[in-house]
Amino acid sequence: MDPRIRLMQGDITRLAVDAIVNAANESLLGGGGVDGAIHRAAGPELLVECCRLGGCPTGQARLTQGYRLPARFVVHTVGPVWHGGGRGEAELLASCYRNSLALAAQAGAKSLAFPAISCGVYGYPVEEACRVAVTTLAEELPLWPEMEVVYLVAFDKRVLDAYHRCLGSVA
Ligand code: AR6
Repeated sequence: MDPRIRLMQGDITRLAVDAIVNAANESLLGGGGVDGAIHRAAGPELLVECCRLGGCPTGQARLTQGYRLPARFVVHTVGPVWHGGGRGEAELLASCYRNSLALAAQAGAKSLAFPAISCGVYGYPVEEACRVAVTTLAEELPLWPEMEVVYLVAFDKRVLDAYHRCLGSVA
């Protein structure tokens, strides 16, 4: 396993990394969960910039400033809603990780933190989502040698345990 991938439990809005990823929806106009927390912590300027972006399709990513967050950038990505696994959910979720990593790296970020995209309101099974996150980042990180660290941030213990099991079995 790439040693640049690290697990941690906590609130992603508090992290002093170069960029954090937001699990947004296609409107990019805010919502609940981690999206709501990021907009509250960043302040209203974030919504102003998001309004100018005109949304984002599922699986893609868009970059904004971080405003009042400790992080300089926010990468907004839109995870798939879980419909049982037969609607390309795994490939769309992998695209979120791949595109977010590429966008952050191209902006010069050397440290990046991901929440567990789609694991809340969007209902993706946590164990399977963790596997997609870990395997996709392990595949993609070699393309970005200047990226120094990528945190997988679990807000709760259920997600943290799933990541631990997954890293143990993939390593
Ligand atoms: N720091 C880190 N992780 C968090 C935080 C936080 N502050 N808050 C929640 N999580 P969700 P989704 C975890 O529902 O499933 C929004 O309304 C949470 O425990 O935020 O991709 C958007 O606008 C869970 O493990 O995102 C969309 O409409 C993970 O973040 C929709 O929800 C993702 O949960 C996106 O749903």
